Amino acid sequence: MNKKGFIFDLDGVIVDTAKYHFLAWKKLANSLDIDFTEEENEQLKGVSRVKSLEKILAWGNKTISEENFQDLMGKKNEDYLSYISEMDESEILPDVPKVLDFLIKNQQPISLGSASKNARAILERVSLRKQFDQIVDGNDVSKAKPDPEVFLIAAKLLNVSPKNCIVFEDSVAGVEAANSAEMISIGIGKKEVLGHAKYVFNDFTEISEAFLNDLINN
Ligand code: B16
Ligand code: MG
Repeated sequence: MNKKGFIFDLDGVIVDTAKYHFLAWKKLANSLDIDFTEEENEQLKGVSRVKSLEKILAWGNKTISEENFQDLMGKKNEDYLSYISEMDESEILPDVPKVLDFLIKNQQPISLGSASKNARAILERVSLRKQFDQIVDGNDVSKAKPDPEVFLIAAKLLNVSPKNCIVFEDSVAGVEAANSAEMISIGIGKKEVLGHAKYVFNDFTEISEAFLNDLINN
């Protein structure tokens, strides 16, 4: 049996935490008299916490001190953590456990590759921690997606060469990162947005065992 490396992004692929990021960022933006819409939230998907706050401040034409910046990031994360502390298995996106179980049954190594510094806590909350051989998250990287660093570290930890890795991603920057790591990119979301991925599916319910077998064996 061939050994491939399967790397999963977290937010938008395994669970939909974007709605909680939205609530927390909106509260923060509004406290600074900055409007914050769902469309703007879309642009923060896959983007690190620091970069997200920089973007929000730029949209509102605000400049703040470094101390205030750190303080606001802390406040946003506190709010976000209060939302995710309520999460449970019901928030896992459709057929994610089915795909993970199939890969495990076929002895394929699995890693997380997320920008979130809260990834471990979220996996624990939704009881998926033990399905992952490795976890690479926002605490392990110095360069944010679209830099391929997060996925290259995951490949190294899985002991699989990058060209034998498959990445599931919902964000434009994440697909770009997988492509520059020379991995097989699978976009989870809309074709219009993720057209640069090698394959695109709306969600995991569209991914068949035959397709997974092809990925494993070719
Ligand atoms: P945190 P992913 C990303 O997760 C989110 O898509 C993005 O909106 C968020 O700003 C980023 O994590 C950092 O998250 O504030 O929890 O460290 O899609 O890479 O799994
Ligand atoms: Mg994502």
